[in-house]
Amino acid sequence: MLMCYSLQGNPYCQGSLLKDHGKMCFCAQYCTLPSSNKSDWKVIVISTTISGFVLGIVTLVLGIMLHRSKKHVHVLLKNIKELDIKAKRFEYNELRIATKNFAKERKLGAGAYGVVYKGILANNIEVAVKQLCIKTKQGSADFLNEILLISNLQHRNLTTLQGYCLHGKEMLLVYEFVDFCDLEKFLFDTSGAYLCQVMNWSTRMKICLGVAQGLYYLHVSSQTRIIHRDIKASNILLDKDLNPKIADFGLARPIRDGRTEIMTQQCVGTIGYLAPEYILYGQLSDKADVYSFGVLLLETISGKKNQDPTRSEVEVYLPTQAWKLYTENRLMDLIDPRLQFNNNEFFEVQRILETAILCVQISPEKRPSMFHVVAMLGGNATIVISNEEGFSCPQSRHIQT
Ligand SMILES: *[C@@H]1O[C@H](CO)[C@@H](O)[C@H](O)[C@H]1NC(C)=O
Ligand SMILES: *[C@@H]1O[C@H](CO)[C@@H](O)[C@H](O)[C@H]1NC(C)=O
Ligand SMILES: CC(=O)N[C@H]1CO[C@H](CO)[C@@H](O)[C@@H]1O
Repeated sequence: MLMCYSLQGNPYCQGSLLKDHGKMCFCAQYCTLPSSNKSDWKVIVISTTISGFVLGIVTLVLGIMLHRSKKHVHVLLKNIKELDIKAKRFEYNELRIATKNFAKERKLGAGAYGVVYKGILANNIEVAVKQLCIKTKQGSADFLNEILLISNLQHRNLTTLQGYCLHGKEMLLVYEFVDFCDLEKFLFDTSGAYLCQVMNWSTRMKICLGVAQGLYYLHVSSQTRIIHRDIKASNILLDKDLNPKIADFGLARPIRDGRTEIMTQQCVGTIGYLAPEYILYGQLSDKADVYSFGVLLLETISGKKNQDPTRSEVEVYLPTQAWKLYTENRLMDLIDPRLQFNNNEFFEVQRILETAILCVQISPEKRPSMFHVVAMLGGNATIVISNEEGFSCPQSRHIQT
């Protein structure tokens, strides 16, 4: 299999970003997001045929919930039954005991979507219990969304949903417990709490491949095609053997092949990982995940965070820095200086770096699909980089602020 990608760079992002709002937004992901005032926001909805069974159901359910929020638990339960979701329903008491009454010391993490606790069930099985913020109607929508989308997913590189629990206004999701830590802590934690040695090349390679396979499965192989929307280092969980599993499907959305959806609501995700077309125009497609995955690859190889204001100006943003190094033929300078690898591995490292910069191209059409990414990472595709003259930034004409 020979794949030819022509890399077209983004020198657009070189030089000072600070003076130009458009540049800043595009390259550095710092911009004023359009306000949620819909009349202000150009609402462009590319007409899509109903994107599959699940989206239809979710919309229906959302509609029902918005109108009858009082009875939302009742409605949710009914929907869960009607949709024949096989996830187990846990008793609230069972989870309360398992998490020692949601004790502080059992807290594994928290996000905008809720708090995650470690639980030990009566049969000694460890689980991660996610308690959703339920103050808003959005909370119940997210809950159902997550159950619907992921209850049928089965892949070793995705955390599996074991069940759910509804109790009054409490909504809980029960996941398999991944025992070690997350990639962000592993790569960037300097307290020495996780491992004192530097993560070696073969481990990094294994993690990159595992995440790519999990994401490929989400995009293509599962019954419903899914965009994760929040791929980042802290959402990659590692077990004792450092096998990666993608977690947190709270923002995941179903999508149809080749469709780009325009999101009219606020753009959600994590700054630093968001694809430019998503942050600027709300365009969402599987290529937005590919961008985030590219950022993750760069972080994993370089051992640097995607942005760090303490670095020198050209080095603040990892994707920009990678592009700059590439155009200067110094891409290998990006590698974590603590990493050691032999001659055979050198080509592997090079392959991953080249794949990474392909993934963080500004133009979504130019980014490879996860199918190609898996092939490139695994060495099953030759990456031919034709370095075209006259770099172009295909979307720059849109930027006039
Ligand atoms: C890399 O690290 C892993 C986990 O710490 C270890 O099992 C493995 O043997 C190491 N590989 C090499 C080549 O050092
Ligand atoms: C590459 O292809 C070979 C043979 O088809 C396969 O065994 C291997 O798993 C592939 N590697 C990856 C990483 O996909
Ligand atoms: C399908 C599958 O299990 N893919 C990979 C998940 O991650 C582990 C660890 O990296 C790999 O060994 C699997 O091949």
